[in-house]
Amino acid sequence: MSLQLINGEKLVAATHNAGKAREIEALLGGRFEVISAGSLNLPEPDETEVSFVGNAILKARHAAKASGTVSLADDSGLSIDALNGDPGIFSARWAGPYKDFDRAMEIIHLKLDQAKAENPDAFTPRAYFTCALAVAWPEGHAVVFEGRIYGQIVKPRGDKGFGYDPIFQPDGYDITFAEMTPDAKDAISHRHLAFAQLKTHLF
Ligand code: ITT
Repeated sequence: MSLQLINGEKLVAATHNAGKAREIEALLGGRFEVISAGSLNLPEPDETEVSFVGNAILKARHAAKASGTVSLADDSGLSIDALNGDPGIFSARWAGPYKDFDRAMEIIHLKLDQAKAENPDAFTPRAYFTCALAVAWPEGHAVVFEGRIYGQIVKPRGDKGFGYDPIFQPDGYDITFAEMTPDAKDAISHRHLAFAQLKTHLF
């Protein structure tokens, strides 16, 4: 069995997050017949692993087994130094059942204010996004690639993108992910960096 992805092949995008699905399709550049997990009515598995890599493999294997088709999953999140790496793998869960990211960003700023008040000298707004991308074949093989982008947490700005984009300003830029065009974000993001490795190894 070849661990390669062939142009035109069917690929299940094992995500129920519309923002991610858009970026995954754009980053795949029309090379595959992408089918969403949602359109196949695949149930969302519980993310029981303790790392981005573990949860990406779990989601890709779950979708590949359920669909009988090669599947690609993304597990990602925002890790903030002053919050000891939180929300990290719990990034989606901090937004609650209604996926309220305005509230999640408010909570982050409240916690940062608290951390700054407790220890002003050691405070830093440093943070990074991680994306683990896993590809799984129905037979059970899986491969995974990880990308990271570093930057800082700022007050929310911009209305593009999704999730925590309004509070993340990547290093070397004076705008947030949510102020960038989709193409500009896709050219530098953690997801782009994971895809670059995936393309080197599987295309
Ligand atoms: P799936 O598991 O169905 O893919 P999800 O939203 O639950 O969807 P994750 O468990 O990987 O996905 O959660 C990652 C969260 O981190 C996601 O909900 C976003 O809010 C956030 N996140 C990941 N990548 C991001 C990005 O590029 N910009 C902003 N927020 C991002």
